[in-house]
Amino acid sequence: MRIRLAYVGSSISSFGVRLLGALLLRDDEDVHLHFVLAENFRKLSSILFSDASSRLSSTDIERIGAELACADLVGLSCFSEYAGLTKDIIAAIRRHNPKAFIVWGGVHPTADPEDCIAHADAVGIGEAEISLPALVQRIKRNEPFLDVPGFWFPQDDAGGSATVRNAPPPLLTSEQLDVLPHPLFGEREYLFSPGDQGFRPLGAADYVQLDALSYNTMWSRGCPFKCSYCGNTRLIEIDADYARIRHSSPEHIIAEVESILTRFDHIKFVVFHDDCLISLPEAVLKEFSERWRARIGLPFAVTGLTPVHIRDDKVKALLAGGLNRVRMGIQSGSDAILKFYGRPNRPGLIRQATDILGQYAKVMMPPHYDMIFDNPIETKEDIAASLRLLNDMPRPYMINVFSLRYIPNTQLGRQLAEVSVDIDKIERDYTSVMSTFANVLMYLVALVRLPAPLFDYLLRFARPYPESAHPAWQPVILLLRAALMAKRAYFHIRWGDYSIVFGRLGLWLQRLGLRPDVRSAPNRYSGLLHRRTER
Ligand code: B12
Ligand code: SF4
Repeated sequence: MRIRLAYVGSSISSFGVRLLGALLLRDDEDVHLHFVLAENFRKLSSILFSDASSRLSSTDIERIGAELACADLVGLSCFSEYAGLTKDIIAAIRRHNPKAFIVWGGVHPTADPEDCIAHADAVGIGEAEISLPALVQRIKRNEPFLDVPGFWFPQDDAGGSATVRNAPPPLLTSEQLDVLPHPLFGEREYLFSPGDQGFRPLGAADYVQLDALSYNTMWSRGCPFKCSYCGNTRLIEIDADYARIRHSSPEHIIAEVESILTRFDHIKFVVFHDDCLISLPEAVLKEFSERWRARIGLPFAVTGLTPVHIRDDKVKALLAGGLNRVRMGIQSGSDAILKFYGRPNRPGLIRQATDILGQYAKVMMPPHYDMIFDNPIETKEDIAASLRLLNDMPRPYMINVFSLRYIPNTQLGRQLAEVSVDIDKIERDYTSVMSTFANVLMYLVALVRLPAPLFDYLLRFARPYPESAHPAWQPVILLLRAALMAKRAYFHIRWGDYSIVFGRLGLWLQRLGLRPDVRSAPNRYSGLLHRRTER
């Protein structure tokens, strides 16, 4: 069967689509992966000026539809941010081939299947390693398929009440994850960027352009928490087992990375995007680190640290393997707002976690912390608590700034409805914050620690955004944001970490040998670490 799986978004790191591709290939299907870049964030003009030419036009969408329409079955996948665009692509496919069977699955259909059901022939909910191959087999053999678990099927009725809504199959166990094929990477992939004449094979140069010198992957699945703004609330609603951490063996993930390194010599860094990797047992992390050091020897980043799981022994276990960058969600310095978000918290927890990470300033890149701003229910005191935390935390650190957005069917929507407050959906740029003095101060203290008297004086002018937004602060925010980016670049240079330098520059730096390698510079990480531990 001719199957085309298309990921619509702004990256080529869709692990789900890559994995489904590998599974369908194992069943001998004629499968290609198509990455539709909705916008090209890596173009300098789009970074600086929000350049419209870096986004897909209606001609682009028609070309994408025409090419995907050659398949018997088209599988689409996207985040909620790109749901509207995916609907346009589906309409274009149908114009070119009304007979193509269209399955829409992944993050958005899982979050909001009702929004998708009118557009596709089947809507996939949750994990699809078992359900998608099962559906494909049924269609191929011309067998009835309306009972395949994990799919909704629209029926011809006006109100949609006859829609078949099958519950998803049980989540994969750790044992099942251990026997999955590795995600497809470096074969059967095609790319469409804004303005292209058609899909073209994805080559090594595209990887460098879009993923820099990094390989992105995920080892574990699940998170035990239900932060109200996060898609995890919806996943746990679908199946409470999403709260359990499942993972393949260290050997399985190491074999995945090993196979990539034998084929792509530009990869010098690996990023783990797990929601909660640090919650894995210490013994598992140690085994992983030992094998990693012996067989991979590259630095790696872990992006989903939760303050409540930060333990010195676990951080050390990962550092010994080659951990050189971490990202942790803090979101707010106010206990009241953390309570509103349903974040696991206790007095002093964040300070304790940042103190642990802060100790390792000499052995890894400064930790990156996620913070959410522009919450309309925040009071002056809540804002002050976040700013004070940022001013006082151990330095150096970097922050990832997010403006609060609503993800469909999360608890946050219900909470805000209760207090009759409206916020933008995730489709609106979530990295641009409101033009307030509080946000000016936030960027300022993230750049430099202000002396207490000056900080206290400036804090008096920091107010919640609905009452204090003023366009005059916009240029100041842009300036400070640029300064923060420059600071980030400085740390990457200082640490010889060029893993995020996209395009040719990254390659040149790599060829010049200006990049870290645990194998060739073993003391950079473990040497320093051992000295610290011995003291
Ligand atoms: C890894 C990850 C990323 C990576 C890679 C993203 C990618 N392209 O896939 C990066 C770092 C780039 C990223 C960025 C962002 N992310 Co993110 N990310 C995740 C994370 C942690 C894991 C996703 C994952 O790979 N899971 C493992 C794989 C195996 O699962 P999967 O991709 O969902 O695929 C399975 C099923 O969905 C299904 N499936 C997938 N495709 C298809 C297709 C068909 C046809 C079928 C039938 C089934 C199917 O089968 C797959 C196998 O089981 C999730 C949280 C989570 N637990 O899901 C958040 C999550 C997806 N991210 C989210 C968000 C909001 C973002 C950002 C927009 C903001 C941010 N927080 O940084 C950015 C920007 C993304 C962009 N503009 O492209 C939200 C999305 C919510 C929503 N409803 O849209 C999530 C759910 C987290 C949250 N905060 O709620 N993210
Ligand atoms: S800890 Fe992270 S992944 Fe887990 S629910 Fe909260 S925000 Fe989502």
